[in-house]
Amino acid sequence: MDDVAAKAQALFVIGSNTTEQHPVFGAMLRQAVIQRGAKLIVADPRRIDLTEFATLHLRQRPGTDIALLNGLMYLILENGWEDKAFIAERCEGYEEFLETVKQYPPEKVSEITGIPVAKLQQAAEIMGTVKPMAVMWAMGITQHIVGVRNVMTLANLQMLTGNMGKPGGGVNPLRGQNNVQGACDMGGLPNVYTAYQPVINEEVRKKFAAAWGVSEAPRLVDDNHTIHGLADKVGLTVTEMMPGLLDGRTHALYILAEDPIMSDPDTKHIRHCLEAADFIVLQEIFPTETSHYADVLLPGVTFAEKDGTFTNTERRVQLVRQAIPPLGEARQDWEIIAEIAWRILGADAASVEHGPWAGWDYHSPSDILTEINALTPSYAGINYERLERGERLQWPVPNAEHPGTPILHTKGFARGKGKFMPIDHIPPAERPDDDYPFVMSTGRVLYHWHGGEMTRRAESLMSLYGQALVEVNPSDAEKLHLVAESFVRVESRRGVIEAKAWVTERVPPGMVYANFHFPAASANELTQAALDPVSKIPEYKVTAVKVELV
Ligand SMILES: Nc1nc2c(c(=O)[nH]1)N[C@H]1C(S)=C(S)[C@@H](COP(=O)(O)OP(=O)(O)OC[C@H]3O[C@@H](n4cnc5c(=O)[nH]c(N)nc54)[C@H](O)[C@@H]3O)O[C@H]1N2
Ligand SMILES: Nc1nc2c(c(=O)[nH]1)N[C@H]1C(S)=C(S)[C@@H](COP(=O)(O)OP(=O)(O)OC[C@H]3O[C@@H](n4cnc5c(=O)[nH]c(N)nc54)[C@H](O)[C@@H]3O)O[C@H]1N2
Ligand SMILES: [Mo]
Repeated sequence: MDDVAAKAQALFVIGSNTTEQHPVFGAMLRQAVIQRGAKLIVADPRRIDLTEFATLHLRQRPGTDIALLNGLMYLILENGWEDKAFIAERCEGYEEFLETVKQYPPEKVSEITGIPVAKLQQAAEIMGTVKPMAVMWAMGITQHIVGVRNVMTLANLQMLTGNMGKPGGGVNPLRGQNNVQGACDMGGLPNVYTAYQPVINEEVRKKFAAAWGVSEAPRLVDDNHTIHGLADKVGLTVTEMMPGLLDGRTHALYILAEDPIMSDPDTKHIRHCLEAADFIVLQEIFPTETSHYADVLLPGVTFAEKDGTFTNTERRVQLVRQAIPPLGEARQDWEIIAEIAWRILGADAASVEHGPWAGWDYHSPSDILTEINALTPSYAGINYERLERGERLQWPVPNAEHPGTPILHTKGFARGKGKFMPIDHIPPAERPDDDYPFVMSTGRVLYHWHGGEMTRRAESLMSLYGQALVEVNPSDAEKLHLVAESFVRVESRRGVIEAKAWVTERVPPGMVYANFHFPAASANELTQAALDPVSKIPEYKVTAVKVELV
């Protein structure tokens, strides 16, 4: 973040409402523009606050980012602004990629995206001539059936302009949750162990099996229903586990700090899925909309009650220190998991109280980090001693002397050469039609956090933003006969909500914007589980809806 704020001469923010959703970094970007004249291009269908100080606002139709980016690269190539040396030395797959980009002349791109040709030309000139340029992106890019393709297209752009592996450059995903980067690094994904070591790699599986004292052979369940060895198959994502409850792939859920009734797409469907589950355990800090479906509630602790580390959006591992003792019956999240594991291993209630924790022999988060160090090359050199000394470590940190890696890909890419990918535009899964003529996009507001379980308990936040608002453009408001304080009914093929309208130029005509912070009018009653084929992320950003005055 410091690097981008201090060194980028151009900033390209696409699909990120940075000042509301990442306010600290948003403020840093703002200062870079105001104080040192960095050029800011924002590509977002909505007139978000960031556009107030942007050099250029590209207002594309939702779900047309690939066409937009290919069109910008077409113009960069037409003007000879590509970085020929970088492409020759560091990349491959260029010819095939060129064939695809040639299919995106500005007139055609303007038609798909709704952005005037002159604006495309202005953007391409900044991107082609102002170096270095940093790209920042978030959920406006990923929450589409083409989420992975969108990100690859951004990588194409940054390789074409030679902005990879350089200070002030790069493709910079703004990670959302305080520790989502850490959760992924720790293998909280169905296909990898810690630091992206694949479960299907035999060497990796044997390494973990040896460390954990289990059979080196792939997972097998014996006649006594005892499990031996580690899985050699990729597991399910959340968006597969949920429908899995209906078709028998999943029977039980252990939900740790998620509120799927609020945050998963197509709430009515999610209710059916949870009702079909044989057994649900929910480890939470508050009763939530999802707790009605849980057989067992386990009280975990909040950030303020725990010690440990969070890994932030820039791969920086940071200490978290306990500020208050756990309230009520709450226990450390890691302790609850370890005790369940121990009981599964056969310990009785009396011995559990006293340990030792057979194979789960942890007494503190630092014990857990020691195990991570031994099994995870990129975290090998990150320990409490260094963190407590105040060292600012960004992984990879391959050993205890290594200073960390603030910038990736400086000399080469993880796979060797950077591969240009030929990527075509694919329209969203659901498009407006006569029955459902509006596009609804969904996301967050500054004052609330996801399902709102934490922020709706804060009086000050509720006094600032106390109910769900649906953003509607003034021209649509007129057609719908909305007046001040009007409520609208927003309906999709899956459900319906009623919420107060916020008539605003933030959304263009034909588009509405809703959030999922309030159970009484959650956008996820309307969204659908159309998934990206690779990452399995749902297309939260495009839903066809009809809108009426209540
Ligand atoms: N206050 C607050 N802050 C948060 C959160 C919160 O709940 N509340 N959540 C955190 C989490 S987990 C996350 S993941 C981040 C999310 O952070 P962001 O991704 O910045 O937030 P979103 O509101 O999901 O939407 C991002 C932007 O994408 C735009 N958009 C919609 N459709 C498209 C499209 O087709 N193309 C493009 N280019 N843009 C589009 C929207 O108009 C919006 O401005 O925020 C984090 N920060
Ligand atoms: N329509 C639509 N839906 C979306 C999105 C969108 O843009 N549009 N964005 C998606 C994204 S990016 C995200 S990240 C998800 C977020 O969705 P969720 O992860 O379901 O939402 P959160 O509210 O962040 O967290 C869930 C629960 O964690 C609990 N919790 C907080 N801290 C702790 C803790 O330390 N320990 C324990 N045990 N529990 C804790 C909170 O009480 C809360 O109820 O929503 C997704 N859903
Ligand atoms: Mo997120």
